[in-house]
Amino acid sequence: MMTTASNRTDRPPRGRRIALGAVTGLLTAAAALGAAELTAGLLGSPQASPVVVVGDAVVDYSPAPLKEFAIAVFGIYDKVVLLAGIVAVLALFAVAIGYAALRRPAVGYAGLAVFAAVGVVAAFARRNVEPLAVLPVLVGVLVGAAALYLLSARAVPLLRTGSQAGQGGGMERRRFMLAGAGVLALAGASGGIGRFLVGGSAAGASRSAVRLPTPDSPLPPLPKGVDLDVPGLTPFTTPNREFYRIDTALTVPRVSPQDWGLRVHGLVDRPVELDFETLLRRSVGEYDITMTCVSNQVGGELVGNTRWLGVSLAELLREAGVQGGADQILSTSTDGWTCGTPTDVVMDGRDAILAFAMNGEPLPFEHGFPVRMVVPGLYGYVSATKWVTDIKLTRFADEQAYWAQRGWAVKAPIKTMSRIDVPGPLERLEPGTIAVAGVAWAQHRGVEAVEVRVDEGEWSRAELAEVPDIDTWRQWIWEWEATEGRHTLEVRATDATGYTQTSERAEPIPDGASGWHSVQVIVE
Ligand SMILES: Nc1nc2c(c(=O)[nH]1)N[C@H]1C(S)=C(S)[C@@H](COP(=O)(O)O)O[C@H]1N2
Ligand SMILES: [Mo]
Repeated sequence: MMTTASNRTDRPPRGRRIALGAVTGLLTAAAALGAAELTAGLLGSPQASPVVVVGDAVVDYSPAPLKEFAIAVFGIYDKVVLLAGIVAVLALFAVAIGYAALRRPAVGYAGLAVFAAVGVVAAFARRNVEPLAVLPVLVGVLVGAAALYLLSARAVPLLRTGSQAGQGGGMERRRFMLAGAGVLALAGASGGIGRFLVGGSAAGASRSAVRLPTPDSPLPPLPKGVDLDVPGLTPFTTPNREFYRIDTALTVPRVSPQDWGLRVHGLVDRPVELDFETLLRRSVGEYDITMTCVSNQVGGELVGNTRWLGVSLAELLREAGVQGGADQILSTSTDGWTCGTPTDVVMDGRDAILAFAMNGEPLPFEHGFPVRMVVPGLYGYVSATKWVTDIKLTRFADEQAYWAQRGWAVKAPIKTMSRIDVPGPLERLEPGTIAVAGVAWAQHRGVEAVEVRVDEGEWSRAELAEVPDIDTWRQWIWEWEATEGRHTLEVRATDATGYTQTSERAEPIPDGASGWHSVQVIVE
């Protein structure tokens, strides 16, 4: 035993303990995550990756206002920010484990056990619990423990050499670095292979192989006048890659059409089961429908329009025979997300569809490949289930869907809304004629009028573009004789029921934002 005094002189500088601890901890975490990825890959389940499992649990259990905040602040990057946050917390935790392990190994292993517990709890907290989902975490932690053992065994002598790191110190340093490089290489390789395995290249190939049927009831080409051709104005048709994406899925489900099936059951007379081929053999139609997210702020961009290819959902439900009292269509996606749609809305004659293509292309994976629901007039969270595989007829009184459980409205028709696209906020303009233009939507009621006013003056009627039907948004334009000064432009829409968009401001939660969009500009 060393005396206290000699212990003190031999104690390595704190900086070295932190550095060695950090490297040990981070490499341990890398080894654990790599092994977990590989296991998830061998299971063929991207959802089983521990980072995703924990992320999913955070998404499911964070309060609605927090999620709303994340969407408002980070927009479509909310998931990237969340994953980055999880990785950052993980890294800090790893450094702490490594640091502790160099002094007291037991504390290091206990830290790993905590890590495993978080992963297991998160896996079981998921909506569709799969026992196998805990396997990657367990394998990861075992491999992590082995890495920690290996690395700390080589790091501790480096600490002991203290200030007199002579020849022996150099040897020991080399052994530590060799072990570290080995662990890093193994972590990288296993992680890479795991990612590759879940990459879904098979699903990618099967998506490219889908041959879209020619519609039995095709639509005429879009009327010429749907686009007013004003620079900066949102195009009538949203290109697929620019279509907003909102969902709770941290990894996009990649379901191949061969594996896809749909079950219609619950309160029906004749349950139905369909595969992809059978679905495509039904009567296929084209549909122009604008979709909107309930989280869209006034003036926001969580709205898009496309020409869908799909089959009638109402027809399918009629075949199944909906029983009296079944007022809710509860649909579920492959990743367990649920959505509650009013049965009467789907059956009222509107084009509620099971869609499999948008803009002449099979649905992109992000937008629900191979099949999703679309119902004109309802916000996405109560109508637009992506990767849908299960439709259960039930009662609102008996079951609640994902967002309804989290404080959002059970029923949510899209509110009549209008947006100014040009000029942009705080744009500097020259006096003279200025094109003020934007889009307005009131799906399944139709936009009847759009009005604009400047500095709270008289309302002026905007000119409206053509539309194919009442389920899409509508472009509008108003020519303004701009005079010098700072001005505020405001817009409001009136739908075909005669209802004029309210000026009353409401936040997206619980049933959609309201209020007039306004833009300030400087004319000089
Ligand atoms: N499986 C699944 N489907 C889903 C969601 C989801 O989280 N998971 N989100 C819904 C919401 S809130 C909206 S607004 C639309 C968005 O569809 P998009 O991403 O194709 O634009 O999908 C709906 N369908
Ligand atoms: Mo949404």
